[in-house]
Amino acid sequence: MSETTTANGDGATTVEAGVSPAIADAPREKLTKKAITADLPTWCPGCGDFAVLAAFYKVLEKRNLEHEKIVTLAGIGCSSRFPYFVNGHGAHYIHGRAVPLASGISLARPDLHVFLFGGDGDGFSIGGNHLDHGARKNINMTYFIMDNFVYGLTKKQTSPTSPIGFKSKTDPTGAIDQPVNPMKKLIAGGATFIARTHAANVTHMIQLIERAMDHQGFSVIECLSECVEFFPDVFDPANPKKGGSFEVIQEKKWDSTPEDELRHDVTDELAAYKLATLPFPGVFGVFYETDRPTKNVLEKKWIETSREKTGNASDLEILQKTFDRMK
Ligand SMILES: Cc1ncc(C[n+]2csc(CCOP(=O)(O)OP(=O)(O)O)c2C)c(N)n1
Ligand code: SF4
Ligand SMILES: [Mg+2]
Repeated sequence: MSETTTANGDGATTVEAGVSPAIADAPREKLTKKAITADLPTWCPGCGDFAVLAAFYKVLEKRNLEHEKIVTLAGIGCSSRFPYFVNGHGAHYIHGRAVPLASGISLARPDLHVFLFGGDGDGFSIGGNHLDHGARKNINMTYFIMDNFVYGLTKKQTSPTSPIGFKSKTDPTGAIDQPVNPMKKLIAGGATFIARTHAANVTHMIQLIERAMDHQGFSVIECLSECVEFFPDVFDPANPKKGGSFEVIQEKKWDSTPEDELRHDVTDELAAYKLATLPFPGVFGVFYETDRPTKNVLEKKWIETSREKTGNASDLEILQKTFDRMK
């Protein structure tokens, strides 16, 4: 894009935003909560999703990200209303299809911070297949799944994570199907950063969101976020304020102490799987983290190699040559 200079009302010249190195290098105002707050959340009073939003605002403020590089995406559901409440680029997309939308954005604009928010139904039911493919391709994004064990928006149907026996509009006599275990699914899917938290613990959420966004690749956090309307108190067993206990995974410090033997090695897939088999409410923290090349890096290399083979022709020249071959 070329640089454009215009005269303003008082005769001084200004340079259009987005094109001038002078503007690009100018000191930025600190990103404030006011700047990133878009709308009043429309969740029910007491919904766990409020705390997730608060934690996310805190992370954005703390990291002072470039405002124009923040992208929040979602599918459909109460939790998926999230992008409405964040003043940044965003989209409330088709039910279960946030991952493919995010994949295109992440691959085309690797400079953006791509965050996805959604529910257990959106992620593990209708979007379950997309989740697996985003994970195995290791596309760079951070996916935060607000798991409330129910379809909240559509007013209480059994979700893929509802426990056996849960009475809902679709299972009036109690759910009979084995629920999805999100950690097991994500490990098997090939996600390279997998963690679990609870909406009652904002500090823990902030720590995990920061770690997830620093991770290169497909990072996912499952967050137990209570639907006070259709499945109240279900996460109390992991909430110390309600008599439960929040057990945090102790990660290995590699300090050669006997205690370290017992700590969790986040790079050990089988150990992560074992943690995932613990009975409800289980443990919280990072289950698995590994370093694998992202599709973003692999695809960039492939494009560069292919372009070299064409003698670095422009997109238009390549297209024209293709048309010429078809004549
Ligand atoms: C293709 C399609 N099927 C079904 C629906 C109806 N629907 C909207 S949200 C939803 C479930 C949302 O549940 P979840 O993802 O757990 O989000 P929550 O509301 O619990 O946060 C369903 C079934 C839809 N919008 N589109
Ligand atoms: S229905 Fe449940 S999930 Fe939806 S806003 Fe209300 S409390 Fe939250
Ligand atoms: Mg839900």
